[in-house]
Amino acid sequence: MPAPRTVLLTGAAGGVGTLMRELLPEYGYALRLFDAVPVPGAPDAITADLGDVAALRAAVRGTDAVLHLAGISLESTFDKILDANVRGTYNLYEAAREEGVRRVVFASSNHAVGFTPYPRGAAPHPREALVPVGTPHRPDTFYGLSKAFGEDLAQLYWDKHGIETVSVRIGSCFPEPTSVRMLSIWMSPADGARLFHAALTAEGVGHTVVYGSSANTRLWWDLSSARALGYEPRDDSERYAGPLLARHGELDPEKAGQSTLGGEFTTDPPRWNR
Ligand code: NAI
Ligand code: 15L
Repeated sequence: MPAPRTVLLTGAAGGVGTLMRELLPEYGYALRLFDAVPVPGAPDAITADLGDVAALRAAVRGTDAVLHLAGISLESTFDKILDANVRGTYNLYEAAREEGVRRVVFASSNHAVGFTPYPRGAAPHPREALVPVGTPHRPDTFYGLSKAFGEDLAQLYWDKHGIETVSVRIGSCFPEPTSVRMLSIWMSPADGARLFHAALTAEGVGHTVVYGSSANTRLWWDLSSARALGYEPRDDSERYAGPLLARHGELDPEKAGQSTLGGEFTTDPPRWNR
């Protein structure tokens, strides 16, 4: 597949969307922006909901690929998740199919497998202990469940309609890690752009699932399927470890919300560091 030029960026007003609006143009992309809310400083952005099928279809028309970030990004009610993340992602794939767009990069999440225990023992973990992409879905929330659905939807649209997807199970993509858990799953914004670029351009991906993180010393999962796309992470959260560990100490797997990939999303009610 030739390098895509015009990419529809859904969720452009959000945290990751804002970071990628800054970083992805350096890779030669012309970004078309889409979000339910206005995108600051981008008067040409399309302001529409993923439930607006006509707007979505017009938005994907003529693009080479979609980077699908839009949706509810934390736990919510089942009905809200159903509308934005389940129906919304279905609407996006239908629009891509109808308009002949052949590549989607889907923002999945570690919370699709959030109840999976992280590897125990001293970091860095031996390669064979890292959680593989083939581990069964173990969603920790309705939110994580919607990401598991999105991955299966991507598989269906590849098998049935030939639309290729890279589903990126993002860890935590923020400017800096802000918790001890994030030392293991952090994806620096620059590495995020590297990974999304690889996912947009790699040949013959069919439907490929990858974890999205930097090359962290305390990494919990296997990045080999991401590396196979040509992704070469350059960052490591370890330089932030000192102050975080001094303040919070190491994770204690005996404590609620500290033994799994999904962290405190697994508690009832779920919690998150925001
Ligand atoms: P965010 O919540 O900051 O941004 C999401 C954007 O989607 C918002 O601008 C919102 O207005 C838009 N949106 C929500 N529902 C919509 C709808 N129905 N129609 C149109 N637009 C809608 O989330 P963030 O952090 O930027 O995450 C981006 C994507 O990556 C999300 O899908 C999230 O689930 C996923 N992700 C993010 C992680 C992270 O570390 N930031 C980790 C794992 C996954
Ligand atoms: C996610 O899926 C969320 O969208 C993000 O806000 C973070 O909470 C991240 O997971 C995480 O697990 O840290």
